[in-house]
Amino acid sequence: MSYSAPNVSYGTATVDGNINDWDLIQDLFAPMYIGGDSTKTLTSNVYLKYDCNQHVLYVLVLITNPLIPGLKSPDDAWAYVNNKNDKVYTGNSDNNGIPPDFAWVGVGFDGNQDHVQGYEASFSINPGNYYNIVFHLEVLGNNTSATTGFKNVPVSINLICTSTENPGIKIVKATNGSDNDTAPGLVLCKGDPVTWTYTVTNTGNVPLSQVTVVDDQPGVSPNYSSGDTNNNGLLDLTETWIYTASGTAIAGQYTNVGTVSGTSPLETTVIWSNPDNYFGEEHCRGIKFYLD
Ligand SMILES: [Ca+2]
Ligand SMILES: [Ca+2]
Ligand SMILES: [Ca+2]
Ligand SMILES: [Ca+2]
Repeated sequence: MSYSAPNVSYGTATVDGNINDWDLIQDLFAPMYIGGDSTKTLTSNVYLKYDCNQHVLYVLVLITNPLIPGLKSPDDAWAYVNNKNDKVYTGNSDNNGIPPDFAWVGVGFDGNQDHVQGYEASFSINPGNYYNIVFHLEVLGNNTSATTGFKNVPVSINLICTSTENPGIKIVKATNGSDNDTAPGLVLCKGDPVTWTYTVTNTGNVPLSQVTVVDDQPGVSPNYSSGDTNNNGLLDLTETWIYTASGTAIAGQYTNVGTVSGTSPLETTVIWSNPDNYFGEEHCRGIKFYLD
């Protein structure tokens, strides 16, 4: 299991120690805690931008508390992707415009020339899904500040460019556990309880955010029930999310349509709908009694 951090921003940066080229809200990727342990103190954040044309990931690490400055220690500023023995940059990388590049941010900001606010860096990486990415900065007090998702759970990263993203979503709506896309569907008695189940799956190749299920009939409100097994708020490729709504059967032919929507990492909205039907008998119990 891995923790999926928020989506990566797309774009470029200049590795020059000046952070004006970053949007500290949009580009925020993940928090960094003492020792990479999310139960300990938050000391830094990491911001990312991915350049789909050059296949370069730009990195900004910034401390969150000026009383816990970063240390200008080149060997202790680094990142790895999947393999901890294979650093993608360090504070010893040069800065010649060819990734990997590295530049300190805010050297001596508090009057001590050994202290920094963080660093900018870049490195080459192809689009794809990487299951374990760690960013690192040494901070004051014999501490390291490193990325984490949950305690001891690595952060995964999904780098997706237009040519490889193919989002898709599907919904199956059922009435009392049975799927009836065409009328009349299930025969119910007026007044019977009805439960609608909406089963949502990901048919594309990217996780989806902002998943929403609605029903076209007033008073039918689908509520999320289960399925986000890694609790990251994203409909991942292997997940099946269940929503339910309940009501009371009315007389006559009844049709309602469930619709799901979701948003891809590149902000494409995908939508799918599925109807379901039942026929409500007006007097089914009473008729049976008298005919007998
Ligand atoms: Ca910059
Ligand atoms: Ca370089
Ligand atoms: Ca159906
Ligand atoms: Ca999920």
